[in-house]
Amino acid sequence: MTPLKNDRLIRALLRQEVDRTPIWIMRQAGRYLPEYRALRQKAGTFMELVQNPTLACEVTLQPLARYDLDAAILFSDILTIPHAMGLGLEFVAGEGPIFTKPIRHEQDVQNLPIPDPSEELNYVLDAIGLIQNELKGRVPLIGFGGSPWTLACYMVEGSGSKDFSKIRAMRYARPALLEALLDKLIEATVAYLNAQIAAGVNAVMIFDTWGGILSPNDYLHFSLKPMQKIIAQLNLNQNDRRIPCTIFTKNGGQHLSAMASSGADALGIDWMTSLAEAKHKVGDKVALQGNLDPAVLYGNPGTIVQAAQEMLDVYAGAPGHVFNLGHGIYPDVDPEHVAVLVETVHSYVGTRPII
Ligand code: 1CP
Repeated sequence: MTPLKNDRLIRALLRQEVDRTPIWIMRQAGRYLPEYRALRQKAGTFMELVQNPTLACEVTLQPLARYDLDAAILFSDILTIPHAMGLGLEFVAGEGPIFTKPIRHEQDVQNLPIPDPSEELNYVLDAIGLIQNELKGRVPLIGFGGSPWTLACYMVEGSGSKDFSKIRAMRYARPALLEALLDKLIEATVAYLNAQIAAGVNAVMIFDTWGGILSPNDYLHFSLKPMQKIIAQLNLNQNDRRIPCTIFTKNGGQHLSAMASSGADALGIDWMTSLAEAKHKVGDKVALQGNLDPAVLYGNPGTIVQAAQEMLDVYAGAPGHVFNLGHGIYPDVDPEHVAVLVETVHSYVGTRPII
């Protein structure tokens, strides 16, 4: 493993001292970048781009060529697992992901295979190898997967949804079947993330985009518990170093204390949560990653600088904060505004609170 020249992200996720707060941006490679749109068009479909390791590597590095970011995130998608399970994933322009064979019957769950990452998901592992060869330790590479609950939402609904009523009906009408589906997704995700670690990622993140639609008790049972089971089975302790694991539940602000006891090193937080309150809630248990409102990037540079500085003042240079947006960057944001944000975070000089 090439030693990291910039290990700020890893240090901050592990709550160690850093010379300045690291920053990366959720969905930093994507549609707001003209160079992404060009390559996406060349590849044809989104899945062709994702499944081509050379192109996936190129897209991963695109935002790093423009901005002095402190991390790269693998260009892929959380839906690679259900795709590898044979659900027939398509991305329809303007409509997002669609499964041609969603989960509809008990048999569909029983028949789901657990993908072997070195077979069906080999393209992801190949992309990681290519990216690390290119990065040469410049910054850490983040690998990721979806939470079992969030993956199940798409697999049962068959697409994105406002309220995911089909899976919420399943939770009450067929709870044992939902548990069986989540168990398969836990097993598949453990194998997938451990394969990403073996292929060389420096950190991992679990995206739980839809955990926040559950009632509080159901969140703990159907969303957090499966993530906990995954974390417990990940090879996060390598001989000489820890692979930090971050979990992010959108709309998970009320669950931060429980999330802090999940075994994760860090929690991603959305912009509806106060960073100061979140810091108070989690204490010294975990680091926090976030949480600028992605809409701030529609503002003028002065507005962006002010909003970023206010956020940085919460930690004021103390360890345990990774700067990020509270969710993915919007596709119609001006790329110049991202440069303003990165520069603001980099030039911030924290004054550590005395008490
Ligand atoms: O048209 C296009 O080019 C596709 C747009 C796109 C992109 C750029 C999709 C389809 N996925 C991605 C990449 C992606 N997805 C990354 C890349 C790394 C990065 O630069 O950050 C990551 C981490 C994801 C993760 C992902 N995919 C999540 C979890 C995080 C989140 O944003 O909440 C989810 C829910 C998905 C599903 C998905 N894939 C794509 C879309 C449009 C969606 C969301 C569908 C919906 O709204 O329900």
